[in-house]
Amino acid sequence: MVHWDPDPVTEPSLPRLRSTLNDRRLERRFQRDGYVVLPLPDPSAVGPALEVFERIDSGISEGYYASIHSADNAYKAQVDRELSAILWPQVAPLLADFSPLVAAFMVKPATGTTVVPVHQDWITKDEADGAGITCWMPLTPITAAEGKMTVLPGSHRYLHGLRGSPGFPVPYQSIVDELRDELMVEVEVAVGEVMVMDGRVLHTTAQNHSGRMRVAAYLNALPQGSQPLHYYRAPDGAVEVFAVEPSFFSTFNIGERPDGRLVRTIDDYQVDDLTLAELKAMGRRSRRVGPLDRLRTTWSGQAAR
Ligand SMILES: O=C(O)CCC(=O)C(=O)O
Repeated sequence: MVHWDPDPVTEPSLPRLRSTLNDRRLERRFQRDGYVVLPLPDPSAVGPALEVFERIDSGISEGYYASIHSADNAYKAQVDRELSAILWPQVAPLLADFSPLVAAFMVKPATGTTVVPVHQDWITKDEADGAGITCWMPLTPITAAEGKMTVLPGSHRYLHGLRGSPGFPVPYQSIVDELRDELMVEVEVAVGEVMVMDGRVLHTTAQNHSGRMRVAAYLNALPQGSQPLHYYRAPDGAVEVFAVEPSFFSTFNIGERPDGRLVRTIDDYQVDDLTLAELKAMGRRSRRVGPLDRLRTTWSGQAAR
């Protein structure tokens, strides 16, 4: 059971599902699976993006990191500014009326622990009519040796728990190994392509065994006019929801209580563990329900179980 307090921020009067992609065929696939892979309009943009990575020193040489995890605000802001300028013109034409939120590098050096655990991305907006999106692009090749992107297709339709910093309990933690091995699938994303993913899709990438530096970039984006939100869970389990500026995402230090306008609090957020059978049943049910039912289950915070 998710201890859930119906949300004045997200409680909709049954809004229409909004579109993410301009292409209607791709949009149907995105609604079904929660992700699509597309060629960049100009794949040569990868070169300048990689040049930014090589020029701006993160100061980190070992283990997986995302540039937004750095404590150096000037570094995060410069990466965001320069990467957005190069990559946003590449993804904007593919998307239906979105605005960029933050751009960052996801880096797996040749040494150190580089597994990205199974997770969903943070909530960045009211999800009543859909989540924020992540546009993820390899800047260096990602084969099995580097650890391919691996997803649970369709999970955006039924895994609707809260997500934010510094960490939230998740109902799939006790089954995460079986879930990854039995249900998750690898996705081929080549250099010059972008994976557009609903932030609720469960995903992971494996250890980089290639002996080479692996660099990817992502751009988070929101439908134009959306209020950016951040969910913060305090050590006592209380959740605070903040309305934040887009600059929040390149200045915030994970672990701190965010600055911003507090729009909602939840006293104690806990989740019950799911079994693999329950998770599979949720997936099956989510494929049967129509868009209207999906919206109802989204805002109540309870996937159809
Ligand atoms: O770059 C990676 O390996 C993982 C990317 C990821 O998890 C994300 O963009 O949320």
